[in-house]
Amino acid sequence: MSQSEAKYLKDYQTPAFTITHVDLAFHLDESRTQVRAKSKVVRLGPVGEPLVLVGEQLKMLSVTLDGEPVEYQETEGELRIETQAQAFELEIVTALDPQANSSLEGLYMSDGAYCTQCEAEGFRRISYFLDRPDVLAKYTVRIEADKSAFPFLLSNGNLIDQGEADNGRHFVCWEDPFPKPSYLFALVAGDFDLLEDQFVTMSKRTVKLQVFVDKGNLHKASHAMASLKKSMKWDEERFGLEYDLDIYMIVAVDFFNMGAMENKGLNIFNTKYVLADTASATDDDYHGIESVVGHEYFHNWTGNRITCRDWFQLSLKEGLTVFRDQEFSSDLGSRAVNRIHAIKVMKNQQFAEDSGPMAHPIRPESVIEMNNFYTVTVYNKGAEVIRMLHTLLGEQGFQAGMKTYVERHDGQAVTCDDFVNAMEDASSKDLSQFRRWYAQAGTPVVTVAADFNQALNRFSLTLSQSVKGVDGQLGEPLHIPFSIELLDRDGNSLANKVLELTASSQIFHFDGIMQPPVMSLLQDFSAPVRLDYQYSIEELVHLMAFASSEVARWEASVALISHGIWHCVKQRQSQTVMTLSAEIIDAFRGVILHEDLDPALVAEMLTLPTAAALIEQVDHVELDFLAQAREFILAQLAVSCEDELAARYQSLISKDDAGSRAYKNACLLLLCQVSDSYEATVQQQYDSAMNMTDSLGALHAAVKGQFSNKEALLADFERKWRHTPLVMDKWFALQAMDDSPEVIETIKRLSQHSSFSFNNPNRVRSLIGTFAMGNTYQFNKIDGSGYQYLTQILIKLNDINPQLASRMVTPLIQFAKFDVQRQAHIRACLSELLALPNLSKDVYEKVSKALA
Ligand code: B3K
Ligand code: ZN
Repeated sequence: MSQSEAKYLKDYQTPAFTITHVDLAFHLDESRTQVRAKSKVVRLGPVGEPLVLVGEQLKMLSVTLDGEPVEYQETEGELRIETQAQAFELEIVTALDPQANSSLEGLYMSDGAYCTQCEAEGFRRISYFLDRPDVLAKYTVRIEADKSAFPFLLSNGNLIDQGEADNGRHFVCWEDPFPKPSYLFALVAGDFDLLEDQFVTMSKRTVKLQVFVDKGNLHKASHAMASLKKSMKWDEERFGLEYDLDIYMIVAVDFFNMGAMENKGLNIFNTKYVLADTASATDDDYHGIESVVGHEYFHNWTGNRITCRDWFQLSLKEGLTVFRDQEFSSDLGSRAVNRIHAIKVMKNQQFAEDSGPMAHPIRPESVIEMNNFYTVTVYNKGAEVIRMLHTLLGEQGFQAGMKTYVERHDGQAVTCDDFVNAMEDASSKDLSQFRRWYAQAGTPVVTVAADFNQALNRFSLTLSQSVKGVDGQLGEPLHIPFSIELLDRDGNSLANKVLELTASSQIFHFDGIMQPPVMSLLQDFSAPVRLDYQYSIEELVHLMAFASSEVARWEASVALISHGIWHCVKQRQSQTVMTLSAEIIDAFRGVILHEDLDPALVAEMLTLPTAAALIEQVDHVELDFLAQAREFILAQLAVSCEDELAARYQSLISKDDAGSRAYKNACLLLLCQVSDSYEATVQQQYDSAMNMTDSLGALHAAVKGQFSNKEALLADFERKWRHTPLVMDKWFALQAMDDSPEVIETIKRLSQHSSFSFNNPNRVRSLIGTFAMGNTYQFNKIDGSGYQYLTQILIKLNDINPQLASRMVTPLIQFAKFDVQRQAHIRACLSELLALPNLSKDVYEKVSKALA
């Protein structure tokens, strides 16, 4: 394999041929499925160029051109046909082995059902094809399979025929009237429970809605169905976008590499984002389902009707669609809490990616394995870039831009520039500088200096920006919307506005200010930048109490706690006793005592920043001190506010909404730090829990508090849920988070559990992923045992499922902030991986960059 070959955006060339129609026929068989692909091929480039198709893991059976056998060359994943023809029909018959396909890309089997995953480049595992997003074809699909084992045979578009075939088999034919790139193709065959409903669109068309789930799970499909109907309605109301086919299908499968896939008319979902009832799913699960169902539905316009010209443009559809799903969740639920979740992903994960070896602009310039670029940068920073456009243009201007975009480009494969052009033309706002956000990697730093002139009653703010790219070069200044509020000493708002920072340094004046104000800076994370400003404890306490924005209050609470933690780290470094200032404790007590705050928001404020989030705030970290400091603060807050927490816990028991449950469980988690005396409270909550949120909240507290009932509760939970894989994932994850130094032994034991399988990404992510990405202290143990354990797992996964292996490499490549000893252990592990004879290009790309 030409493992290290990168592709470059600058080398993009329009295709030499296109395919306008494709007629696929699948003869399904577990180990030898036959695929006949009849394509109408049209030459676009100069005569003389050969037709080159791509294919992987295929067994070629025959090729004909306009019905005649034709000579071809098959080498290294390519099929080359020399022809002079302008337009012709090409028929290729290949065989493949779905059962042996553990990569979960192309056609594979999940719990006895056939399913596909073609994005980004999986269609080439189904047939030799022009597998690139700028080749748009109309598809018809015939599927034939055993009738009793596979009663449902599904593909994109509308059902046009079905009937009986020989030997107890049957067939169906589907036709998708919309031209689409191959990555949106889907096929499913299996036996399912089916939930049906319908939606009447704004132009009064009735759309049939279907959710397919594994047998016995019908009662867990209704939340996904309700979420789908809400999504359809919301996209009509907020964006004026209506669904276009007569049917919309969602199929849930347990073996899936990511969350879900937006295949035209036939979404395939990870069970995690479909199945829910109150007994087995938490409030967070419910929220996740609504948001992912929305996300895939919104792709129908932003992704499917208008798709990407090439994969470097991925953020065109993903950044925009994440923005849309965030807005959907915010319109339906709490805007502040949804914003907080998005900010956490940015600060805790995206900033880390942007300062590590895989840093890339939201529109990457070079790629070895495309699947490696479904990243928090392309998705979440991409969504932040769209959000900045929304901030700069306003809702009206933004919607005008969307309208222009859809009118201009419906049915096309386009670029990020096309999108920005539409926004610019519709709003007449100059976005030339704004475009740099697409090309610049790294997180810009905005430094704030303030000056108050008493004589002039003028407050002046100097904002300076700088950004270092992948190569360490300083980037050009960006167009940054910087939202700020000024508060007086009594907490009154003096000014609240969005400044536009465009130069490397710029002064902004506020007149009529009588006293030095307290600033709420970068409100609601108005741009994906790091803020360089040292707030004092007094300022943070003031903001927590008075900032107009709920998100700003939360940010102040995080900054305040972080302040306390880093202060303790310094005390440890100078070998003095750790202390927590009374002002910080009082501020938190104030939050707990406050009667009118949104409980979901308070839950966020009472949840300490994770170790990973804290590490993101500094350039170099002494992990052991950080661990001690964080635990100390946790205990201090809990002990100091014990009475208030206990009273609040009691008052929330009778409440039956998700926000109150989150608040209640945050209180319990703190209380379990105080003493064993809360063991009975935990037991009682566990025994009387009416839903998974409360069961898991109790279990979490027992594990965190190392209570003596911990083992009994874990065993009881396992007895109840051992036949429900998604709940077992929670059980695995909880134990992978255990603080104890024996956690690796626990994980090894759990990996032998009958519910665990290295072939299933959900299981691997919950047990191994949680350990490597969530259990920061144990994973990064100074003896290197965590790194070595993960490396052995990665060697195994590299063979089974390279995409999954590559996702799980992440905690090994972001090591720059650690001490030399840890770095040496990590480098040794990465070198071991790099030396593997069969290293996948997915893993190769990350490991080689990390070692460079
Ligand atoms: N578009 C898919 C992700 C495909 C990932 C391929 N490795 C899901 C989504 O973003 O909606
Ligand atoms: Zn998406």
